[in-house]
Amino acid sequence: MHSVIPTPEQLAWQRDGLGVFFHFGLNTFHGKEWSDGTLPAASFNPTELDAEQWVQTAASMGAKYVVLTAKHHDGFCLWPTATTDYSVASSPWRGGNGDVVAEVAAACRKHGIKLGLYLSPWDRNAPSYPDADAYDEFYLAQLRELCSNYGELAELWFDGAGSQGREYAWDRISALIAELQPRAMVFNMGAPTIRWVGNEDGLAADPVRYVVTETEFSNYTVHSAALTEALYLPPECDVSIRRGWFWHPDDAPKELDHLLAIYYRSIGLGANLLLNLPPDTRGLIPEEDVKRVAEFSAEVRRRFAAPLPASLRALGGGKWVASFAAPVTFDHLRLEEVLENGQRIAGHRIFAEAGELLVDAGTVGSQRIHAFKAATARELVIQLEGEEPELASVTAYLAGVETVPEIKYLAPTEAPD
Ligand code: FUL
Repeated sequence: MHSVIPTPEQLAWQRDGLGVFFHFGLNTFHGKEWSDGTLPAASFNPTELDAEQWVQTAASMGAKYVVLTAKHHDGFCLWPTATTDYSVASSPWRGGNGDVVAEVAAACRKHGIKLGLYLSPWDRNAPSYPDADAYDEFYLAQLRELCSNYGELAELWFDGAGSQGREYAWDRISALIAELQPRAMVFNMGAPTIRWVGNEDGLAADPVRYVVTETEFSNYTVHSAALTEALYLPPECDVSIRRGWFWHPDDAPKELDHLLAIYYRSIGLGANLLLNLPPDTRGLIPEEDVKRVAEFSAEVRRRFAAPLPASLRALGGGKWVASFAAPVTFDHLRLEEVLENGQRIAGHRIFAEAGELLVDAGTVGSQRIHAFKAATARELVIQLEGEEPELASVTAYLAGVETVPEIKYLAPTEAPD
């Protein structure tokens, strides 16, 4: 079933590139990141919840998919599940008749955005949690509801936090997904098709390998899970626009430069970026976050607004020539690799005319973006390393920016409250 060659679904997911995470739930109303399952369901009461505002914000930045925390570690369900009373059905929101998952799913359909769902295996409310067999049935029933009632799912997000030393019924979970949502990407656990990048800062690092033999498990452990065979598992960089995953009144969105740095270190390295935008107690993405998202996407669009495509010629021995119609001046290059037969490019060097070395780097993958001091050339020589490496495209841009901004701060690795 698995192999080191991507499935068409994996390639499509990699081409989508950018997704938006929504962390929303009881935690939002209590300033918590990891509540313990005892907060009253009655305290879930967003006053102006508008899932379309969430999805429109995601769409406005070019995101192709969203992932919603249908159930976080506290066990509170954002849909009216039959498996527990600890859900929106026990809250005053929409008179107990609301369904956040359904509202987000409807907004996604309307705006042509794909839907993903996060269902935490660790559940701090479920009375059955200590009984592994009973909890497996409960969890499978929840997953069945989510996989049956909300249309096609693009991604199922399995979070390893809190589950150290615990084995879930992954065989049955995987069979259920294969039955009901065979095209969904599976994040990191069970029979994964995509993997965690290994930090919550949104940062991949060169080389970005799509074929791996183990996956990182959780930010709060040093545990990594060995795979029985090498698998094609492209990484997803998850990071919050704020310090917290959930909304807190005293938190604020990251600065524009920080978001741009994340962009270059995720999308620009051929990894997907899943940027978290936490809705507030009104049930809206706060205005300041919407504004920062608009600034961020405007700046990315500006930098890549005027593509200068090159035509490509392979000379053999991994040597390629990229030719422009006329001499061009550029400070950014974007490369794409042909991935249908697997990831082949292990390294690449790019020379301008007169042999000047512009770039000396590792993998290319779904896309690789380089920023450097402006250069002028009619032709570039690209030396690829790896077995039968193949470039799909090379495009130059003059963005007026020659360096990648610094990362301002990193996510804490201690377990949150
Ligand atoms: C972590 C969780 O513990 C955080 O609360 C958050 O959901 C993040 C995306 O994954 O492992």
